[in-house]
Amino acid sequence: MFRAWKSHSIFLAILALLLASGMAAVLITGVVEADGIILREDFEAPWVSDSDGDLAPQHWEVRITNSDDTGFSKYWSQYDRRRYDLPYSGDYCAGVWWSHSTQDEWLISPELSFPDNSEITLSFWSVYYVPSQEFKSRHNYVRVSTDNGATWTTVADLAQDPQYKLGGGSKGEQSGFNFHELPINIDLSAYSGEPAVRIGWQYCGSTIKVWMVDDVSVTSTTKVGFLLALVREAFSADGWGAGGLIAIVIVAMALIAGVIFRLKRKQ
Ligand SMILES: [Ca+2]
Repeated sequence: MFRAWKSHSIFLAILALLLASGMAAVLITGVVEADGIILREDFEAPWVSDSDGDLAPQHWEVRITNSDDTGFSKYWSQYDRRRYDLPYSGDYCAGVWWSHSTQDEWLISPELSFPDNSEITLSFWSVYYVPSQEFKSRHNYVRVSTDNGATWTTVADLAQDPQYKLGGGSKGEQSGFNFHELPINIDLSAYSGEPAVRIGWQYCGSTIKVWMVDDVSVTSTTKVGFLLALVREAFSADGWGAGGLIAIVIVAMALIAGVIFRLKRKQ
């Protein structure tokens, strides 16, 4: 009688301890942030035919208005470091050269699914020219579409928005170019929860100098409940995966111990 009462008490004590520590963890931590990678593109792989036969990174789209490719292409194509030292990393980047004829050149990302309740950041490295104020018709637009390109919203214009005039850098300060001195970071959190987002780099106007884009990434930071994060991180390859797994094993062992206690009590 006393033994059964004692083991029952120990079981309840362990259970209470686990519940208390779990609740304390939720109270202390509340929610945790989980990082995710939605898109990564370094433009190193050979470009392939897009939906209408232009060369583009796999699953991307290129739209060509000015098909002149004497010297360097006047539409988005894969630029090779061995011809001109323009990529940020590796041997290749996406780029478009200037023309005296009108250009309206598009580089469009694959369709991306943005998670709910998340901070979403588009980041890339870039070479572009910031024209003086009188050239208001030159644009290096970054745009977003949620209807597969039927309509677009401008989220940045590197050629006109003052915050993207980054000061030149070693190669740019003499020439009016921004030359990879900082990554371009654009907050796309307004599109959190959108299931089919496309990002477009639109180069338009005439004689707007080059635009190079390299190492594009779209990342998310999602706030999730503590227990969900514990389970999710336990099975992820990086982050605090090992710690999460150990925590789950400890909880599982405690539960098994509790079951054994109860079974022994019934004997
Ligand atoms: Ca590259």
